[in-house]
Amino acid sequence: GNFKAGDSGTILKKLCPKEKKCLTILMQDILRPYVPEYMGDVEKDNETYIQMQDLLCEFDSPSVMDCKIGTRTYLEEELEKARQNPKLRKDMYQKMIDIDPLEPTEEEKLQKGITKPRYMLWRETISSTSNLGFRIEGIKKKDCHRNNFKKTKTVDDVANELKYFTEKNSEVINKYIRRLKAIRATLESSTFFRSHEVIGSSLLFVHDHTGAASVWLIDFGKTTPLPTGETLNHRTKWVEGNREDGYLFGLDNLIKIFSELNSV
Ligand code: 4IP
Ligand code: ADP
Ligand code: MN
Repeated sequence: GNFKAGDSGTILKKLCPKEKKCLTILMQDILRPYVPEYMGDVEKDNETYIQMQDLLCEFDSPSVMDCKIGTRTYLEEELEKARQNPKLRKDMYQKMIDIDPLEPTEEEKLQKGITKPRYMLWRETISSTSNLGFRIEGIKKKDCHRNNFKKTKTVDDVANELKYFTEKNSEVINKYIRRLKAIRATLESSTFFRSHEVIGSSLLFVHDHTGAASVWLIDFGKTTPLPTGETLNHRTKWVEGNREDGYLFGLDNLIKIFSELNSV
Protein backbone atom coordinates (compact mmCIF):
# COMPACT_ATOMS: atom_id res chain seq x y z
CA GLY A 1 0.00 0.00 0.00
CA ASN A 2 0.91 3.64 0.44
CA PHE A 3 2.21 3.28 3.99
CA LYS A 4 5.27 1.89 5.77
CA ALA A 5 6.28 1.91 9.41
CA GLY A 6 8.65 4.76 10.28
CA ASP A 7 10.90 5.45 13.28
CA SER A 8 9.02 5.28 16.54
CA GLY A 9 6.12 7.72 16.67
CA THR A 10 6.14 8.26 12.90
CA ILE A 11 4.69 6.69 9.78
CA LEU A 12 5.80 6.86 6.15
CA LYS A 13 3.39 7.62 3.31
CA LYS A 14 4.33 7.43 -0.36
CA LEU A 15 5.24 10.92 -1.46
CA CYS A 16 2.67 12.78 -3.48
CA PRO A 17 3.95 16.25 -4.48
CA LYS A 18 0.58 17.92 -3.92
CA GLU A 19 0.31 16.53 -0.41
CA LYS A 20 3.89 17.43 0.46
CA LYS A 21 3.28 21.01 -0.63
CA CYS A 22 0.15 21.24 1.54
CA LEU A 23 1.85 19.80 4.62
CA THR A 24 4.75 22.19 4.17
CA ILE A 25 2.41 25.20 4.14
CA LEU A 26 0.34 23.75 6.99
CA MET A 27 3.38 23.59 9.27
CA GLN A 28 3.31 27.45 9.16
CA ASP A 29 -0.48 27.83 9.36
CA ILE A 30 -2.80 28.15 12.37
CA LEU A 31 -4.11 24.68 11.42
CA ARG A 32 -0.81 23.08 12.46
CA PRO A 33 -2.14 21.63 15.76
CA TYR A 34 -4.85 19.81 13.81
CA VAL A 35 -2.72 18.03 11.19
CA PRO A 36 -0.02 15.36 11.64
CA GLU A 37 3.40 16.91 12.05
CA TYR A 38 5.37 16.69 8.80
CA MET A 39 8.99 15.66 9.35
CA GLY A 40 10.54 15.65 5.87
CA ASP A 41 11.14 12.92 3.33
CA VAL A 42 12.93 9.57 3.39
CA GLU A 43 14.03 7.12 0.71
CA LYS A 44 13.17 3.44 1.13
CA ASP A 45 13.49 0.69 -1.48
CA ASN A 46 13.86 3.27 -4.28
CA GLU A 47 10.65 5.08 -3.29
CA THR A 48 10.30 8.45 -1.64
CA TYR A 49 8.07 8.73 1.41
CA ILE A 50 6.96 11.61 3.55
CA GLN A 51 7.53 11.06 7.23
CA MET A 52 4.82 12.25 9.57
CA GLN A 53 3.58 11.97 13.12
CA ASP A 54 1.79 8.71 13.88
CA LEU A 55 -1.50 10.01 15.25
CA LEU A 56 -2.30 6.70 16.95
CA CYS A 57 0.87 6.24 18.96
CA GLU A 58 -0.33 7.92 22.16
CA PHE A 59 -3.47 5.77 22.33
CA ASP A 60 -4.01 2.38 23.91
CA SER A 61 -5.71 0.01 21.38
CA PRO A 62 -7.40 2.92 19.63
CA SER A 63 -10.71 2.94 17.79
CA VAL A 64 -10.32 4.85 14.54
CA MET A 65 -12.80 6.38 12.10
CA ASP A 66 -12.01 8.02 8.75
CA CYS A 67 -14.62 10.51 7.45
CA LYS A 68 -14.10 11.99 4.01
CA ILE A 69 -15.25 15.61 4.12
CA GLY A 70 -16.88 17.68 1.38
CA THR A 71 -19.71 17.45 -1.16
CA ARG A 72 -17.31 16.75 -4.05
CA THR A 73 -14.70 13.97 -4.22
CA TYR A 74 -13.06 14.59 -7.62
CA LEU A 75 -11.18 17.58 -9.00
CA GLU A 76 -12.65 19.89 -11.61
CA GLU A 77 -9.64 19.06 -13.76
CA GLU A 78 -10.67 15.38 -13.71
CA LEU A 79 -14.07 16.39 -15.12
CA GLU A 80 -12.37 18.37 -17.88
CA LYS A 81 -9.98 15.48 -18.63
CA ALA A 82 -12.88 13.02 -18.88
CA ARG A 83 -14.62 15.35 -21.31
CA GLN A 84 -11.55 15.79 -23.53
CA ASN A 85 -10.57 12.16 -23.42
CA PRO A 86 -13.33 9.96 -21.97
CA LYS A 87 -11.40 6.98 -20.64
CA LEU A 88 -13.61 4.04 -19.77
CA ARG A 89 -12.77 2.42 -16.45
CA LYS A 90 -13.66 -1.25 -16.29
CA ASP A 91 -12.71 -1.41 -12.60
CA MET A 92 -15.14 1.38 -11.76
CA TYR A 93 -17.89 -0.27 -13.81
CA GLN A 94 -17.27 -3.45 -11.81
CA LYS A 95 -17.38 -1.57 -8.48
CA MET A 96 -20.66 0.00 -9.61
CA ILE A 97 -22.44 -3.22 -10.52
CA ASP A 98 -21.17 -4.90 -7.34
CA ILE A 99 -23.21 -2.31 -5.44
CA ASP A 100 -26.13 -1.84 -7.82
CA PRO A 101 -26.43 -3.92 -11.00
CA LEU A 102 -29.34 -1.74 -12.16
CA GLU A 103 -27.35 1.52 -12.14
CA PRO A 104 -25.48 1.34 -15.50
CA THR A 105 -27.27 2.59 -18.61
CA GLU A 106 -27.69 0.29 -21.62
CA GLU A 107 -24.72 2.00 -23.28
CA GLU A 108 -22.56 1.53 -20.18
CA LYS A 109 -23.55 -2.14 -20.03
CA LEU A 110 -22.37 -2.63 -23.61
CA GLN A 111 -19.12 -0.78 -22.92
CA LYS A 112 -18.60 -2.49 -19.54
CA GLY A 113 -16.87 0.73 -18.55
CA ILE A 114 -17.65 4.18 -17.11
CA THR A 115 -15.68 7.41 -16.76
CA LYS A 116 -14.18 8.34 -13.40
CA PRO A 117 -16.45 11.37 -12.81
CA ARG A 118 -19.50 9.21 -13.60
CA TYR A 119 -18.40 6.76 -10.91
CA MET A 120 -17.34 9.37 -8.35
CA LEU A 121 -20.56 11.38 -8.76
CA TRP A 122 -22.71 8.31 -8.35
CA ARG A 123 -20.71 7.27 -5.24
CA GLU A 124 -21.43 10.71 -3.80
CA THR A 125 -25.19 10.31 -4.29
CA ILE A 126 -25.51 6.80 -2.82
CA SER A 127 -23.49 7.79 0.26
CA SER A 128 -23.96 10.82 2.55
CA THR A 129 -21.44 12.93 0.58
CA SER A 130 -24.03 14.65 -1.60
CA ASN A 131 -26.71 15.26 1.05
CA LEU A 132 -24.59 15.80 4.18
CA GLY A 133 -21.19 16.83 2.80
CA PHE A 134 -19.22 14.00 4.39
CA ARG A 135 -19.14 10.22 4.42
CA ILE A 136 -17.75 7.53 6.67
CA GLU A 137 -14.99 5.67 4.81
CA GLY A 138 -13.95 3.24 7.50
CA ILE A 139 -14.22 2.34 11.17
CA LYS A 140 -11.65 0.24 12.96
CA LYS A 141 -12.31 -1.11 16.44
CA LYS A 142 -10.34 -3.59 18.51
CA ASP A 143 -11.34 -6.72 16.63
CA CYS A 144 -13.41 -5.33 13.82
CA HIS A 145 -12.47 -3.43 10.64
CA ARG A 146 -15.32 -2.13 8.54
CA ASN A 147 -15.39 -0.19 5.31
CA ASN A 148 -18.82 -1.11 4.00
CA PHE A 149 -20.32 2.36 4.32
CA LYS A 150 -21.01 3.00 0.64
CA LYS A 151 -24.77 3.25 1.24
CA THR A 152 -24.67 4.97 4.63
CA LYS A 153 -26.60 8.07 3.62
CA THR A 154 -29.26 9.47 5.95
CA VAL A 155 -28.76 11.34 9.22
CA ASP A 156 -30.13 8.27 11.02
CA ASP A 157 -27.76 5.89 9.19
CA VAL A 158 -24.79 8.07 10.13
CA ALA A 159 -25.96 8.58 13.74
CA ASN A 160 -26.26 4.81 14.18
CA GLU A 161 -22.68 4.30 12.96
CA LEU A 162 -21.42 7.04 15.29
CA LYS A 163 -23.18 5.32 18.20
CA TYR A 164 -21.49 2.05 17.25
CA PHE A 165 -18.13 3.82 16.92
CA THR A 166 -18.28 5.77 20.21
CA GLU A 167 -20.32 3.18 22.10
CA LYS A 168 -22.23 6.28 23.26
CA ASN A 169 -19.42 7.15 25.68
CA SER A 170 -20.33 10.74 26.53
CA GLU A 171 -16.79 11.71 27.60
CA VAL A 172 -15.53 10.66 24.18
CA ILE A 173 -18.44 12.28 22.32
CA ASN A 174 -17.94 15.56 24.17
CA LYS A 175 -14.22 15.60 23.39
CA TYR A 176 -14.97 14.98 19.72
CA ILE A 177 -17.53 17.81 19.64
CA ARG A 178 -15.17 20.24 21.36
CA ARG A 179 -12.31 19.35 19.02
CA LEU A 180 -14.54 19.58 15.90
CA LYS A 181 -15.70 23.05 16.97
CA ALA A 182 -12.10 24.15 17.53
CA ILE A 183 -11.21 22.80 14.08
CA ARG A 184 -14.12 24.69 12.51
CA ALA A 185 -13.19 27.97 14.19
CA THR A 186 -9.58 27.54 13.07
CA LEU A 187 -10.54 26.63 9.51
CA GLU A 188 -12.68 29.76 9.33
CA SER A 189 -9.64 31.95 9.90
CA SER A 190 -6.92 29.85 8.22
CA THR A 191 -5.04 31.35 5.27
CA PHE A 192 -4.31 27.85 3.98
CA PHE A 193 -7.96 26.82 4.05
CA ARG A 194 -9.24 29.99 2.39
CA SER A 195 -6.85 29.55 -0.51
CA HIS A 196 -7.21 25.80 -1.19
CA GLU A 197 -9.78 23.52 -2.80
CA VAL A 198 -9.90 20.64 -0.31
CA ILE A 199 -10.97 17.44 -2.09
CA GLY A 200 -10.82 13.88 -0.78
CA SER A 201 -9.41 14.96 2.57
CA SER A 202 -10.52 13.21 5.75
CA LEU A 203 -11.04 13.85 9.42
CA LEU A 204 -9.44 11.05 11.42
CA PHE A 205 -11.20 10.31 14.74
CA VAL A 206 -9.25 8.41 17.37
CA HIS A 207 -10.26 7.37 20.89
CA ASP A 208 -9.52 4.61 23.37
CA HIS A 209 -10.87 3.00 26.54
CA THR A 210 -9.13 5.53 28.81
CA GLY A 211 -11.45 8.21 27.42
CA ALA A 212 -8.71 9.92 25.38
CA ALA A 213 -10.17 11.24 22.10
CA SER A 214 -9.04 13.55 19.30
CA VAL A 215 -9.54 14.46 15.64
CA TRP A 216 -7.07 15.50 12.92
CA LEU A 217 -7.18 16.58 9.27
CA ILE A 218 -5.39 14.10 7.01
CA ASP A 219 -4.89 13.21 3.33
CA PHE A 220 -4.05 16.23 1.18
CA GLY A 221 -3.29 14.32 -2.04
CA LYS A 222 -6.04 16.10 -3.96
CA THR A 223 -5.96 19.43 -2.13
CA THR A 224 -5.18 22.13 -4.68
CA PRO A 225 -4.11 25.78 -4.32
CA LEU A 226 -6.36 28.36 -5.97
CA PRO A 227 -4.95 31.00 -8.30
CA THR A 228 -3.40 33.87 -6.30
CA GLY A 229 -5.99 36.09 -4.67
CA GLU A 230 -8.91 33.70 -5.15
CA THR A 231 -10.70 32.25 -2.12
CA LEU A 232 -13.45 29.77 -1.26
CA ASN A 233 -16.00 29.89 1.56
CA HIS A 234 -16.41 26.06 1.59
CA ARG A 235 -20.17 26.32 2.19
CA THR A 236 -21.63 27.57 -1.10
CA LYS A 237 -23.08 24.95 -3.41
CA TRP A 238 -20.66 23.73 -6.08
CA VAL A 239 -21.26 24.65 -9.69
CA GLU A 240 -18.59 23.77 -12.21
CA GLY A 241 -16.01 26.55 -12.27
CA ASN A 242 -16.53 27.89 -8.72
CA ARG A 243 -14.33 25.13 -7.22
CA GLU A 244 -16.33 25.07 -3.97
CA ASP A 245 -15.87 21.83 -2.03
CA GLY A 246 -18.59 21.95 0.66
CA TYR A 247 -16.05 21.21 3.40
CA LEU A 248 -17.65 23.44 6.05
CA PHE A 249 -21.15 22.39 5.00
CA GLY A 250 -20.04 18.83 5.85
CA LEU A 251 -18.33 19.80 9.08
CA ASP A 252 -21.42 21.71 10.25
CA ASN A 253 -23.54 18.60 9.64
CA LEU A 254 -21.05 16.31 11.36
CA ILE A 255 -21.01 18.55 14.45
CA LYS A 256 -24.80 18.66 14.46
CA ILE A 257 -25.11 14.86 14.29
CA PHE A 258 -22.47 14.33 17.00
CA SER A 259 -24.26 16.89 19.21
CA GLU A 260 -27.59 15.11 18.82
CA LEU A 261 -26.06 11.80 19.99
CA ASN A 262 -25.88 13.23 23.48
CA SER A 263 -29.53 14.20 23.67
CA VAL A 264 -31.06 10.81 22.76
C1 4IP B 1 -11.99 5.30 -5.08
O1 4IP B 1 -13.34 4.88 -5.09
C2 4IP B 1 -11.80 6.48 -4.12
O2 4IP B 1 -12.71 7.52 -4.47
C3 4IP B 1 -10.38 7.01 -4.23
O3 4IP B 1 -10.25 8.17 -3.40
C4 4IP B 1 -10.03 7.42 -5.64
O4 4IP B 1 -8.65 7.78 -5.66
C5 4IP B 1 -10.20 6.25 -6.58
O5 4IP B 1 -9.93 6.67 -7.91
C6 4IP B 1 -11.60 5.67 -6.51
O6 4IP B 1 -11.64 4.52 -7.33
P1 4IP B 1 -13.94 3.83 -4.00
O7 4IP B 1 -13.70 4.46 -2.65
O8 4IP B 1 -15.37 3.76 -4.34
O9 4IP B 1 -13.20 2.56 -4.19
P2 4IP B 1 -9.36 8.13 -2.05
O10 4IP B 1 -7.94 7.82 -2.47
O11 4IP B 1 -9.51 9.48 -1.48
O12 4IP B 1 -9.97 7.05 -1.22
P3 4IP B 1 -8.03 9.15 -6.19
O13 4IP B 1 -7.00 8.69 -7.15
O14 4IP B 1 -9.11 9.98 -6.83
O15 4IP B 1 -7.46 9.77 -4.95
P4 4IP B 1 -8.77 5.98 -8.80
O16 4IP B 1 -8.73 6.78 -10.09
O17 4IP B 1 -7.49 6.10 -8.00
O18 4IP B 1 -9.23 4.56 -8.96
P1 ADP C 1 -4.76 7.58 1.12
O1 ADP C 1 -4.25 8.77 0.38
O2 ADP C 1 -4.13 6.30 0.70
O3 ADP C 1 -6.27 7.54 1.18
P2 ADP C 1 -4.75 8.60 3.83
O4 ADP C 1 -3.80 9.71 4.09
O5 ADP C 1 -6.18 8.93 3.70
O6 ADP C 1 -4.22 7.74 2.61
O7 ADP C 1 -4.61 7.53 5.01
C1 ADP C 1 -5.29 6.28 4.98
C2 ADP C 1 -5.46 5.76 6.39
O8 ADP C 1 -4.19 5.65 7.04
C3 ADP C 1 -6.29 6.68 7.29
O9 ADP C 1 -7.66 6.37 7.22
C4 ADP C 1 -5.71 6.39 8.66
O10 ADP C 1 -6.35 5.24 9.22
C5 ADP C 1 -4.27 6.07 8.39
N1 ADP C 1 -3.42 7.26 8.60
C6 ADP C 1 -3.17 8.24 7.71
N2 ADP C 1 -2.35 9.17 8.22
C7 ADP C 1 -2.07 8.78 9.49
C8 ADP C 1 -1.24 9.31 10.54
N3 ADP C 1 -0.54 10.45 10.39
N4 ADP C 1 -1.17 8.64 11.70
C9 ADP C 1 -1.86 7.49 11.86
N5 ADP C 1 -2.64 6.93 10.91
C10 ADP C 1 -2.75 7.56 9.75
MN1 MN D 1 -7.77 8.88 2.02
